Amino acid sequence: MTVVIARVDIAVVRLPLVHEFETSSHRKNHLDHILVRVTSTDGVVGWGECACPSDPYYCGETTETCWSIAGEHLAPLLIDKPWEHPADAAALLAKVSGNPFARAGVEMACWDLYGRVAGESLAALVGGTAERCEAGVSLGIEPTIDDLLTQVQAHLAQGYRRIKLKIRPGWDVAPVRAVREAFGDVTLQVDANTAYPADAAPRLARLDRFGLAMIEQPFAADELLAHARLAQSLDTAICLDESITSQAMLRVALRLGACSIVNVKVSRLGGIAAARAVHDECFARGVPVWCGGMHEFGIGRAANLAVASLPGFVLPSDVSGSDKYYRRDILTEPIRARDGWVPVPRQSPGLGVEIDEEVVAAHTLRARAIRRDNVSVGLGIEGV
Ligand code: OSB
Ligand code: MG
Repeated sequence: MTVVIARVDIAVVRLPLVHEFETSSHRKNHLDHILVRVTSTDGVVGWGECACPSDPYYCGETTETCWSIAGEHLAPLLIDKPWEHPADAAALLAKVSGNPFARAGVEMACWDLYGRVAGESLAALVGGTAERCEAGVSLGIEPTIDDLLTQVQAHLAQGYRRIKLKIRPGWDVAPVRAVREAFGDVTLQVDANTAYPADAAPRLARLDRFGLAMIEQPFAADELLAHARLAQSLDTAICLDESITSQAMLRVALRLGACSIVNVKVSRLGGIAAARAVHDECFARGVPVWCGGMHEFGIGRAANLAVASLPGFVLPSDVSGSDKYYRRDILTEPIRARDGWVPVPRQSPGLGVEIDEEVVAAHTLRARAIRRDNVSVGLGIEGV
């Protein structure tokens, strides 16, 4: 089956957060994600989401770089180029180096479109078998320990099965101890988002006695040796997020012993094909994985669930219901957790979710169409 993309639409959509989110680097009360809609020459559409943060702290990309790369480079690479499978579309997009969040959003739209043409769900297309994913929550840094305990309590009451706390120097041992004391043997893990200097192993060793499921990304992304040394000196498992930018980097990290658990994140890896490749490598080698998130709107959330239905996802993932972040998501039926599990959308083809275009339009800050008749002259800047 041959697909030819005739048009790519991109839109910056802003949704307010229900609860301010703070990590080791910054604080947020709304998020701007770029929605991508591809339309084939047959008029079939597919949707994707660039879930990039607006500031270059988690990664080097921003909403603005994604806007530029998607509009000026990725969309023109797709228009009028026939492909047989989304993996071929991913290969076309791989001509752009770096910029994984931008590539992931455009590639996701190709998978969705392909699934709709083929009449298969994305989960089935990637080979995922699970009907539902075990859901954990990622809780930001709170103004006080009491505020944090309130958050943990609220999410455990909703049935979430694992708690991940954001930590940084000065907000680590005390919140972990407080949560352990208040909630007993709840499955608990921490994520530092690279906030610790590479010589901070002694400080991190103070977390070793709390029975954490893992410590995620304490050091900078390229500090693989420091992670390997830490992994040797602690009982607690080390998980890498920011460091694992490709299957090749995964192999280096595993060879060095820098981690024993991997956070598979569609955006960070540059798309669904790359996320599946990292999963496959880990699965073959018996390395447990779980699915990381970027506060996705419904589209990216559905893609995460499809990937997280693969058999190597044996640990609870950051796949909460969208109501953890947004009062009104962009789907007609927003994704929800039930008793700590989130169902994988499988009932309809592609991502398996329906976009509420009125909600999208109401929250769109700006939009642009890239079409076959304006791509050849370079910059087709046009409203939708
Ligand atoms: O490190 O996993 C991370 C959000 C923004 C940037 C980085 C991270 C996160 C999260 C959110 O932890 C997880 C989610 O989407 O629920
Ligand atoms: Mg992380």
